[in-house]
Amino acid sequence: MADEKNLTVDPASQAMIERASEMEVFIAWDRLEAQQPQCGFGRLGICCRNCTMGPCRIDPFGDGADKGVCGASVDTIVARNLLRSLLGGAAAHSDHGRDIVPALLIASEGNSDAYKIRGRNKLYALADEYDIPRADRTDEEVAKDLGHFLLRELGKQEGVLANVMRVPEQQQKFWAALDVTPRGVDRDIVTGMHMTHIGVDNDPEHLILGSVRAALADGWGGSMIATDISDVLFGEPQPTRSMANLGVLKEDEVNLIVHGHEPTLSDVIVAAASDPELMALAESKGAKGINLAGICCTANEILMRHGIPIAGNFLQQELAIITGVVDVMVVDVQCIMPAITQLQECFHTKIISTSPKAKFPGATHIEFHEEDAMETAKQLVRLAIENYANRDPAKVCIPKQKEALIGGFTTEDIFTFLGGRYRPSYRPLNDGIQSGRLRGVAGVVGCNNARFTHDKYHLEMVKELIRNDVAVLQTGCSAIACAKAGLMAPEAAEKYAGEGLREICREVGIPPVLHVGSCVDNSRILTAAVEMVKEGGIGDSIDKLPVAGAAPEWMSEKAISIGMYFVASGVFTVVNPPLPVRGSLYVEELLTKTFENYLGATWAFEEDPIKAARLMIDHIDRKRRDLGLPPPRYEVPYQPKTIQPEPAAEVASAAVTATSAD
Ligand code: BF8
Repeated sequence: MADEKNLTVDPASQAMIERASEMEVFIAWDRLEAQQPQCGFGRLGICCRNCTMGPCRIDPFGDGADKGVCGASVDTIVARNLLRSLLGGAAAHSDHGRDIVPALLIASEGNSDAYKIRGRNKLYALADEYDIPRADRTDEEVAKDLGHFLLRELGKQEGVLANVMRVPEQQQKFWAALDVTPRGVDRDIVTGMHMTHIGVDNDPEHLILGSVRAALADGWGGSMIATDISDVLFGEPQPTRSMANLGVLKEDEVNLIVHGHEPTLSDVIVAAASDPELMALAESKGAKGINLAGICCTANEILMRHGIPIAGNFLQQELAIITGVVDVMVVDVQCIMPAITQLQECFHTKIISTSPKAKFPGATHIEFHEEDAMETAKQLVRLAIENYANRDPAKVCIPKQKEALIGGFTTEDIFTFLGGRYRPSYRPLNDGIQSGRLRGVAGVVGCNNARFTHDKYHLEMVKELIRNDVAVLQTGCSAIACAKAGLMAPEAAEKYAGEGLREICREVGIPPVLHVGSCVDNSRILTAAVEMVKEGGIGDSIDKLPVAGAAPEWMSEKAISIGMYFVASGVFTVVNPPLPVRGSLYVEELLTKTFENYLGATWAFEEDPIKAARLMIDHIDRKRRDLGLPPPRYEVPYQPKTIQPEPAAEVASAAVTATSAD
């Protein structure tokens, strides 16, 4: 395997990759190497497996087949493949939203030891928005109506999503003109799947617009419902201090890691882990305590609301087990590598799957049901305690790295801090942008991808943005990458931010990079943009705001959906790697150029994170000029720093050549 320094910029991960190699344990990067050369057809989006006359593939060099057996053109194949991938992501987010409703309904019965209505302000705000009566009713009664209302939104068969009323008028006009206004979440996902069946929709533009509609149903529907309902049930996050990286694991305590996405079980485990009886049990087994930590978006959920430390992001799930001190890893859904169960052969860690939707051969399956959430949570903690004694001291190796961070920002409070306690509004943010002290705002989100040096792209991009006075909002594994690098500590402003952003962070005591949650919480970035529009002075629609988005190391289908709803909501969005559409010039141009006329924003593909950041800054500056705003108050010289192409990128072009030659 390549030198670990080329695989990740995170020292804790470098140490664990080296450890894996010493122990001859195969991990993601080894499997990536074994996969070379990867399929260039797949990467370009030009293979079709939608019927058994194929698989068909189009010759990217124009010498061979230019159509599938059914006659589908390369443009149709590429557009159809993109839609199918996006639907996988939209479905995952939206089903996550649906899965939280049963817990809300249990809370509304008022007698659960696991679930209570903890976000009363949010409950009232949503009830008022959706015309759910509140007068002379208990919170539980209101919550029950809200739960049923949101279930109906997910399964709506007629009309459009209620949340469309949250969207600025110009975005609604764009969507109406294209006939992409989101309807029911399930309906738009099922319709999209139908469109991709052989012999249904063969118009590439229409297919791409189908993906726009499904993505909007995710962003303003499924994901937004997941965020809203989590805030009602588990409480609205508050800025909270915590720590991030593998160094949060403890040698002398029971370590239980929650990994996955939905907070319905992990939030209850937080309570179970501080149960006095279980703590006493842990002590009786020789442990000094019970240490709970998270991986991936579950980590973000319980960080935001409880300050639980983060052990790592997507590419660290195997590395956490290799520390030899993870007694139990509880998993639910999404972004869980099947490989982790294989690590049980070398390490004492017990992998416990809990979702009725996701079973992992080799894992212990303890199915989670909301009705007995606390009982299940305590059972999981007990299993971790019992497994503590099975650690092999010779295999224990915990990297020391961990960084302090502040997480837990929300749309409701994120920029109201700028106004102080007595003037909470987005006005100071908009004033800061209008005066040029702040250049703009960026959302940097998304995954890790083993094809690209772990965390490097997030860190380089975010540092370039804040150096140029662009405040950064983050979610998902991108947020974890920046937290581990110290960019979410208040002191980060002094070290990395430009003068304007630094002044603001110093005055308010916030970091220049703000953690707004898990991947469904990208909906918080949409609603923050709506608040900026409502406050006025920096654009009367989202596409006019000096804002931009990015996913610099994306890998999951959910990221395609997120990117699409950012763009369709008016946010210019840069991604790496490119979407798998480069086999069709037509589709690529539609997404990166024509969309400007359709939606007021486009996608852009750029591997180099500094160049990608510059594309975002140039876009922000262009928006500032269009609005007649002054140039940024503190201009920072551009320091081009071209990164070396990743070995995997070279392999990609070789793969196209290799696979098309046979
Ligand atoms: O939903 S950022 S790797 S963990 S897909 Fe997955 Fe990507 Fe991480 Fe969260 Ni989002």
